[in-house]
Amino acid sequence: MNLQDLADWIEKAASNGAVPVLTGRNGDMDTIGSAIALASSNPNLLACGLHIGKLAKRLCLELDAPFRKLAKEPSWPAKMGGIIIVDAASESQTGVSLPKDVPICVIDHHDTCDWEFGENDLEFRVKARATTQIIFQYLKKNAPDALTDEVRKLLLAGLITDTGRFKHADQASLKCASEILGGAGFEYQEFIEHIQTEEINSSERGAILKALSRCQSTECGKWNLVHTYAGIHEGKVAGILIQAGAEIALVSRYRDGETRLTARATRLATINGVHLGEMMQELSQTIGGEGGGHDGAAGWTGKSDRVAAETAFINLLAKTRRD
Ligand SMILES: [Mn+2]
Repeated sequence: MNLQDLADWIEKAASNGAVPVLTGRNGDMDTIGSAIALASSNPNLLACGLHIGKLAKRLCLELDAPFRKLAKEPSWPAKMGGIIIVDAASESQTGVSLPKDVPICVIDHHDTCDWEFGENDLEFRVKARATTQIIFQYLKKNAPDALTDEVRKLLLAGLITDTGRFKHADQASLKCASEILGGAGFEYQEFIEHIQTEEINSSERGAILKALSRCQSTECGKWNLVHTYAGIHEGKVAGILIQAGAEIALVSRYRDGETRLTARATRLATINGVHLGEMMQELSQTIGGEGGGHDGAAGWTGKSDRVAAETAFINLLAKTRRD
């Protein structure tokens, strides 16, 4: 991947008009942090998206970081030079419909990709543990002045959350974290304590506990699977199930005519042959909808009935060989 291609694309787009930097609809720290940090490098770039998650919202408020919340059918600026999409493997993962005939640039680190690219578009997909890692490399080389303490905090927070507090880190992501801190005027330990404090209100706690009380553990081919359904916080529930010893965790949810599957796998399971992102993508080919992600963390969204979608995933897992 050539950072100069990205710099050229951004320069051209920004000279033709406004360039929204669009986030993934889950609004997690990686996508929000990436968008705001990148947007800070050029006055024609603006971070925006459908939704902003809890931690991202809190951090943006504290850091006074500019982010615009969009409607599902956004009113785009009249004169647009392009749209940059960060940390989303497909258009549906942004939750908004993009205008036609505007060049797009997708900056992403997912293993799967459902975007279609035309000749004026740029796919900038890099193997990295977080999208903020890619943005940091870009800013370091092309806009070092943009690397203020605020931007460094946003980038680091994205890296910390996408690696599960460095549990899934690798050498490159650790090096990146160290470089982000290298020029920073804040302390790592203080910062991590600050972003770790998360408040869960009583209705959220109730929803998580309900999901946990419905769990079923099954031997699925060569794999242990624990699955349940939840109203909210599927990612959190799946994470708890893995910590409780599940090899693979599947949490489903149905809302407003849409079913969502969220899956997590242990490191050992991915080493032994499970790739959840590829499984979710295969699922979208067999039962429709859209799916993808990483080897150990992935999701699928579609119109299928919740139980039918779960069953399709379970059948797929049962067929997955153990290396
Ligand atoms: Mn990410």
